[in-house]
Amino acid sequence: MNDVNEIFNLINNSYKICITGHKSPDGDCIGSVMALYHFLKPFKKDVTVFIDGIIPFNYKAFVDENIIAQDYDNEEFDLLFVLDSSDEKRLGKFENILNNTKKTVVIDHHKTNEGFGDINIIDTEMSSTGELLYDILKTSEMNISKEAAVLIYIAILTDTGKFSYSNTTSRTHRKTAELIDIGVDVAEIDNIVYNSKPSNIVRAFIDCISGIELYYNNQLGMTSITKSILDKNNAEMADVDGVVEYIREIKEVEVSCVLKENEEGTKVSLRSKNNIDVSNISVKFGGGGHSKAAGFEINENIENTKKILLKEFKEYFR
Ligand SMILES: [Mn+2]
Repeated sequence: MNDVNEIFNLINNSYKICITGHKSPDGDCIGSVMALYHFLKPFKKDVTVFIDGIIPFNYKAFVDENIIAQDYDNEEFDLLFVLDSSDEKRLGKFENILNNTKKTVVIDHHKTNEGFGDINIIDTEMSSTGELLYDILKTSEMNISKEAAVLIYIAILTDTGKFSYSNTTSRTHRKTAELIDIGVDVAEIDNIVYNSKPSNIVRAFIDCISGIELYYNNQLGMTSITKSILDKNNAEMADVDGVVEYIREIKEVEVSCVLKENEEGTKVSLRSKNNIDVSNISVKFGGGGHSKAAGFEINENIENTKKILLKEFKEYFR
């Protein structure tokens, strides 16, 4: 863990520090970025947070959005942390920060991350970047506040699908137990993160679910989240979550796909139930991820993207 010691040397020797994560942030990204922000407070540094994309409604209670910078004016930093981001492109409109920092520390758990920082702590055995960050922060022997513990808990909770995916280990549970000892209220967080959906978001979800199509003897499930579904329900793309996981609940489904219509084309989310490694297909199209959860963006409309995916998956379901 020499790299970890070096991180603390860098923190001590830096003044202007920047923390960022991937665009369209999820619970692991938001939890990790904000946990590190809280952890760094006692160091009395000038810390800036950048995240490209809106904070989904169910995480807003844990984030002071005033501290998240919206625009980047080529300011220089002594030290940059990039969390939960498998490559440079994932920073979205803030990618350029990478060119304006003296040192970059990458902390991630995606197996497609090739290490684009000066220090790269990439552990694909970790359930979440939050779990990995917790290990790193603990080596400092500094206090981990309840606020930081809650954020790390949210990172782990959401990336493990409430401790149900195969990335959940006994170590994950032991660390989570420590977070609960620090003061995390698991039922309270469950209610905020999962049981607080506005009815229009649930209606948008139902519209997406009602469009599920099954292919290859029901082993491939697919649906799309279109602008018209979002407009009809006055919903934001970032707020409609869990569709791809819902499709995987169908017994025969081995791979689920959700096609999200955006300005440039389509964003594809892929989930695998057992042995099919969906990160291979994501990488082929310039994306990344894990074997059971991956994604990519493509400059094609929904219909063409669907055809491309059906062709790609054909060989898996022969
Ligand atoms: Mn993650």
